Amino acid sequence: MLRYWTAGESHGPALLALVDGFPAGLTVDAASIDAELVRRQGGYGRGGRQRIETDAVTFLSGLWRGVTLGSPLALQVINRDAKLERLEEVDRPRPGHADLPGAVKHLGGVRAVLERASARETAARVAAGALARQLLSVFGIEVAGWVTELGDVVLGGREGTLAELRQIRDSSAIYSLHPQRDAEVTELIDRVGKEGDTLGGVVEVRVDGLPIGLGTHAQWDRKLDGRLAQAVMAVQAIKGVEIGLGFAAARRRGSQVHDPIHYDETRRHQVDLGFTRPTNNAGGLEAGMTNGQPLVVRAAMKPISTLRKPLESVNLRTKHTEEAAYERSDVCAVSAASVIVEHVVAFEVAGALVDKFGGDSVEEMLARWELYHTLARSR
Ligand code: EPS
Repeated sequence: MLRYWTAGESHGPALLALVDGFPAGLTVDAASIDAELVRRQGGYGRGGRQRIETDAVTFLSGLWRGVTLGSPLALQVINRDAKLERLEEVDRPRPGHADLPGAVKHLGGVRAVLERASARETAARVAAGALARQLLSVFGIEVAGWVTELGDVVLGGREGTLAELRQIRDSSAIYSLHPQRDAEVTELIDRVGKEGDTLGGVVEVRVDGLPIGLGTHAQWDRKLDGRLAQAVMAVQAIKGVEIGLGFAAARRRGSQVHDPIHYDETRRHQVDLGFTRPTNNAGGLEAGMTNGQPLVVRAAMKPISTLRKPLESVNLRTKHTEEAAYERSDVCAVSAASVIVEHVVAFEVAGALVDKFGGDSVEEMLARWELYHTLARSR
């Protein structure tokens, strides 16, 4: 079973990800993990903190000469803005942040809660996911994410291979697949930022090269759709998760939702084993299992809750109405969310891959992958 936890406060010394159950024998490319960490720091609308940090991963355990040992991996991302000991308590909780429920729940202060609830923690999740995607690529499974909506601007997706789409996305200041519309969006971010407000949006992640049969229909907590939904929903500020058509499916008839099944003998050696679909409204998942089509997951991010022009709140000491606290923050972090969702999805898919093909070594997984496909083709 592949799993991970994170630890660390936003302004503590470092963030950590502890990855357990990762197979032995993968040569890790730390530079490409760092490239994803840098991408997470980017996107138009980010605040001053990103000019301080230069995120990079250090492996504290689990590697020998750059190759995974099959033992737990501890990944560290240093915080340059490590000033937790000098930071003051916060008395005026921000609506929408963890501040109020967290302080009441722990019978303590707001600072202790906001430091851990901060989306800075997602650097550790991206590091773990970027490691997991290296395992996926050994099997030809590729993952990419982008922004499809920002505020009320609907940008949408695009057809193409993931390599083509990644190239387009990387030329966009907001990580969308329509860079020619960047100016429209960056002007919106500037305008909203000047008003002291923030913006949310929608991100989409696609996974190509998935075999049929990751996940299961047999038990609720191992259904891959459910696991993906939990991982994505647990990203800070994510308020909705869709797979394939998602909510739009509810407004169509069955004949307009389900993807007909065809057979194309020439594709027998592809991951779909020749079972093609003219559409992919299911987003690559049926009954909690991958069906050989690309996986498509979307997530809705609410606007960041730290507002430069704050909403009403209550001073927890006096109980008087006051404006919520303002601490340096971002106007918009939807681009960063596209990177984060991409990586939490990658991790869950890698977990399902380990469940199906064994988690002791990459070599054994590859052999079992071959055996499974040979057996499945022979039916
Ligand atoms: C965040 C508040 C800001 C963001 C932070 C998330 O941090 P700071 O108060 O240090 O400026 O920059 O995000 C990151 C630091 C990051 O790396 O993503 C919050 O309250 O959630």
